[in-house]
Formats: sequence, structure tokens, C-alpha cells
Amino acid sequence: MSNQVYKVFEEIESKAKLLAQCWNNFHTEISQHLPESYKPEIQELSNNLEIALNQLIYELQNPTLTLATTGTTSSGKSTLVNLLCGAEIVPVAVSEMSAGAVTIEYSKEKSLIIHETPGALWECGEWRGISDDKIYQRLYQAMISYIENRETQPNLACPQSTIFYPFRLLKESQLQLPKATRVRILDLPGLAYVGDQGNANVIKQCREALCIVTYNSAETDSQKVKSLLQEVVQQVKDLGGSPARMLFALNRIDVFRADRNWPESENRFVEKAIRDIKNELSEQLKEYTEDIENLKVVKLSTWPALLALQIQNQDDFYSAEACKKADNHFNGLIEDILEDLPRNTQRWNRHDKNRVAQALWEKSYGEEFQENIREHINKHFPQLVIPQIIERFNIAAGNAIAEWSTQTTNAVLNSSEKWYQKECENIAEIRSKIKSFLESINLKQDLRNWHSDR
Ligand SMILES: Nc1nc2c(ncn2[C@@H]2O[C@H](COP(=O)(O)OP(=O)(O)OP(=O)(O)O)[C@@H](O)[C@H]2O)c(=O)[nH]1
Ligand SMILES: [Mg+2]
Repeated sequence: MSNQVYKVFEEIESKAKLLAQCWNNFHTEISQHLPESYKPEIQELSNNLEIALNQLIYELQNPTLTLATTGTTSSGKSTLVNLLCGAEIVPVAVSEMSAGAVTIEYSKEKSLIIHETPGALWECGEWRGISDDKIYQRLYQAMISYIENRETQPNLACPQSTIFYPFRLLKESQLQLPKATRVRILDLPGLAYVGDQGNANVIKQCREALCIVTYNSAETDSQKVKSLLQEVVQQVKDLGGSPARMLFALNRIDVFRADRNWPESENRFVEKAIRDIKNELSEQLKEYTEDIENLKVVKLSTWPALLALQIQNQDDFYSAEACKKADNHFNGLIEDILEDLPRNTQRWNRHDKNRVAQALWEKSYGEEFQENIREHINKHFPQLVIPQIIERFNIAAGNAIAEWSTQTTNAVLNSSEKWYQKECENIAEIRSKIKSFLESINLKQDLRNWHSDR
């Protein structure tokens, strides 16, 4: 992470400290014009400010980066989360699968929590030291049970789960994050559930997340493509975030390999999809025209990219399973290599497997995708983590002191015309102090300025 980024964090911290100093000078000054009865009020504001300031400093030194997958049903969101984790842990299916959000926190030790939710028909609890397969199975049971019963039990809340996992995104993708950064990944259900009450809390976290929006390139029915696009744009709108914090993935792009005129057909599709996505977004989100122009749209085939990683796993059984899937589903990506290999995937040796894995990684655009995520995070890191820290600070204390200061000063100024005449000079000084005080409170504007300078 560049020095410039560290500087942004330091500047916000010193601005916040300056703000606390301004407040101290200000309330000492204004207290002279206020009756004693105001003291407890001022004390409380000062205490809250101190707590909020400590919290702000802590959070700036230990920021949280959130990545969230969004997109329409079956576009490959969960497969993408598995790719970021480097293992198959969240359930995937041909038809609608995910129900309820899954949060994945980075941790060296693996564990799973399925939270207690109203009316849960599945096993809730915490499992430590759990295997990848068991994580998958437990989540699968909870989600299927929800999907099967939600119609007959309209009050049933969707499952909410947290996985602790040493995910690949942090271990191997060379993200250059400040040391104490906490990273988490969110696997969200399809659009239909974004509005669910149970998911509301998690969805809120997406507003400041880096959202990877998956688009299903395998959908060819033009009517459906149109409504898919509108759904995606609507979702972008519902999440309320800026397109600057989004990365679009044209997923399942491997379907075009079957065309006789590949790669021309793929290129044509990509150009049209990018144009359509940008047009639709510009139409709906006029305030973000510039961000939309710069929006990154990348090609990806998530599943074969994940298989490439799994094939290279040291565990022979795990690796053999992945080889079988690659052979069954992605023949078209590896056919030239398959000609040299035994028909039975069980007989592939390490060298054979590495060749297959390499071809899958290349043809799924896995490396380009990873590079894009890395670049996006490195470029937008402060914007991705700071606004929510400032917002929490403002809610905890910043807004209250700004409001109190303005109101109290107005009250003092209006209280006596005679007094006003007499203390004219003093008042002018108070006014200028308020002005600089209120200016210093605008930390968020600083961040915006930093971003637009770049
Ligand atoms: N051919 C191909 N299939 C893919 C790819 N990525 C995902 N799939 C398949 O697409 C289907 C849906 O994948 P999921 O990851 O469950 O999709 P999702 O968006 O999480 O679905 P919901 O959570 O149910 O909305 C599964 O059968 C995946 O195996 C890909 O790159 N290529
Ligand atoms: Mg899913």
C-alpha cells in the first residue's frame, strides 16, 4: 500500500484530533455565556466525543474491507465466493440455491456458526475445527430446509451464517493491505431476497463494500437478458452504492467456446454487454455518469477457475474429484491437452494435472480477474473503508456536537440585543471560531477531495 494511502488515514486521524481540540476551546469559551445548568450537557457531549474519537482512531488503525457478491439468481455468486476462498464451502446449484446471507471472516482456524433465527427448522450452533465439506453440507441443509418451507411458513426467517476461514484472497492474491486490516466476504442470495428483512442488516454492509456484480453470460434469450440487466441495475440502485465501488464480472463466459466462430462471438457479446450495462446504469443513475464511464467490466468463468485451484490441491482425493468435474463439464477448454492424457482421470499424474489446471486458469480468465480485484482494492482502499468509519463517528458524537454548537450559539446571540451591542467584538470572535470548528468537522469532504484529486 502506497505512502499516499497511509497519509490519507493519518490526515483523517489528525483532523479528528483537531476537531476535539476545537471543541474543547469552543465549549470553554461559550460556557462563559451560559448558565451553570448547561454544564452536565456539555460534559456529556465531551465524554461522548472522547469515546467516539478513540473508536475512530482504533478503526482507522484496524480498518475492515468488505467484498460482496451480488447479481441475479444463478449467475455464479456463490461459485465466485468459493473462488475467492479457494475452496468449495458455500453451496452452489444449477437452480436457485442461496437463501440468507453468509459472511466469511478471515481466520487461521476454520469454524462455522449458523445463527439462531426465528422459527429455524435446521440445526443452529457453532462448529469449530470443521472440514470444508462439513461447512458445505451444514449450510446446504439449512438453505434447502428454508427454501422448502418458506411458502407454507411465511414468517420463517432466512438462515444467517458466519464462516471463519483462511481464505485464498488474503493468503495468495498479494493484496497490499495495511497490516491490521480485517477482510470479510459476503455471499448474498439472488435479487429476490435482497429486500428480505432478515437480510437487511447484511445488505446494509454492502453499501460500503466492494461489490462484485456477476452477470450470467450463459443466458441467451433476449427478453430474459433484458430483464436480467434491469434486475442487476435495480439491485445496484437498491444497494445504494456508487458504481465506483463495483466490479462487473461477465461470468460463465466459457459458453462461447462452443461456438464455431469463437472468439469472435465472445468478443461481440462482451462489447455489447458492456455497452448495455453502461447505458442502463447511466439511464438509472444519472448522478454517477463519470463513475459509470470508468466502470470495470471483466470476463470470467468462475467454475473452471475454481477447478484449476482444486486440481492443484495436495490432497489426491480432492484433486481427483476436481479433475473429473473438469473432464465432464469443461472439455471444450482443455480438449487439446486431453488428447495426450489417459481417458480415466484417476490415472492423471501430477504433471498432467498441472497442465490441465494451467489451461483452465488461463481460459477462464482467472488471472485477469484476480489482477483486476487487486488493482481495484489498491486504488480504492481508503474509499472502501473510511466513509463508514466517519459515519459511525458522526452518529456517535460528531453530529450532536455540531448541532449543539450551532443551536446554543444562536440562542446566546439572540438572547439579548443590549448584550449583543456590548459584546460585539467577543461575538465576532465566537462566530469565527464556530466557522473554523464547523469546517474542521467535515472529514468526509476531505476524503472526497482526496478521491477526486486522483
Ligand atoms: N459453465 C459454467 N457454469 C458456472 C460458472 N460459474 C457458475 N456456474 C454454474 O452456475 C450455477 C449457479 O451457480 P451459483 O454459484 O450457485 O450461482 P448463485 O448466483 O450463487 O445462485 P443463487 O445464490 O441461487 O442466486 C451452478 O450450476 C454453477 O456450477 C462458470 O463460470 N461456467
Ligand atoms: Mg448463491
